[in-house]
Amino acid sequence: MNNTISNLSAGLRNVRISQPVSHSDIQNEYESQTNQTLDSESVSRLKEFFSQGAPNEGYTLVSHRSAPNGFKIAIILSELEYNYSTILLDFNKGEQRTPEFLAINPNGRVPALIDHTNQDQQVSIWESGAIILYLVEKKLKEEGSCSIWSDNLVEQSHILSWLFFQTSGHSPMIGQALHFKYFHSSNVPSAIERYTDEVRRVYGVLEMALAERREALIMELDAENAASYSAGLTPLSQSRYFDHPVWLVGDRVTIADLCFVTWNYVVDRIGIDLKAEFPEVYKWTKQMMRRPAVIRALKGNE
Ligand SMILES: N[C@@H](CCC(=O)N[C@@H](CS)C(=O)NCC(=O)O)C(=O)O
Repeated sequence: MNNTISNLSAGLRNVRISQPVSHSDIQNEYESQTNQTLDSESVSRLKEFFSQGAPNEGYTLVSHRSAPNGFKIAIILSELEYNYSTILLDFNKGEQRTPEFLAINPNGRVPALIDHTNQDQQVSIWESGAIILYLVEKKLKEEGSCSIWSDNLVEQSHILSWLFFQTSGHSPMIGQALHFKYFHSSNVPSAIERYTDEVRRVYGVLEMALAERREALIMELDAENAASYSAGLTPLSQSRYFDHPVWLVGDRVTIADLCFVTWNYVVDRIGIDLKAEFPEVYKWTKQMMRRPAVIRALKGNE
């Protein structure tokens, strides 16, 4: 990928996938599984934040220095020009399983977002898809429009299909592939293969959708050559619109696209070469990585 991409977020390159979280008595579970006690300094650091008078403006993003799901939310906050500050949890100290954090996310994972702007009550949201939806709906209500979302029900449904696909079918499969490749206690080649194949299948779906968008765009904008493209006499790659941005829904970037960026950034670690295998996905990712809001978020500039 280009320099902009390779310079961004050294932390994200060290993406860490941890063990599943127990739901019963999470703190004890953590201690018995890992033979570690929660670090009292970490606990009090979080306790202090959550107990001190809450800020009355902006948002607090609870994340981790190498969590693609956390950076995903930073990107949306940044695109929406919302003020936010970030608390980075230390997974090695088990901060994601402290009672203070579980009170805002019972699933004990990042990201979580605290909205301090609501006059009546402080709102906390968890699950990256739910957080994204909350933020864009809020923007739409506040300003009457939100370019990375839509006020049209049909378009919303198209955007949401991609968002749900990303949160349920894309990142979990990459997460599992990374886990079996780097962190599992024993080598299980069939598991690595199963999850890597599934990630490739998911990228095939994205590649096809983007290629269809590209073809439609070229036929529309490059009308004088459309007949030649249709007859197969000229390859689409010769069109001057071959590198023109295309988006999953409509003719502008939306959360349907932006939710994929951070994970696209780490798939080379499971042996997937987007540039060689999924060229439309690669061009699409590069377009998003050039956006000032995306660059700001990935650099950790709030
Ligand atoms: N479905 C969740 C997944 C969140 C998730 O898995 N977060 C990872 C970091 S990207 C995490 O918190 N891992 C810590 C752990 O597993 O203990 C979402 O989209 O928010």
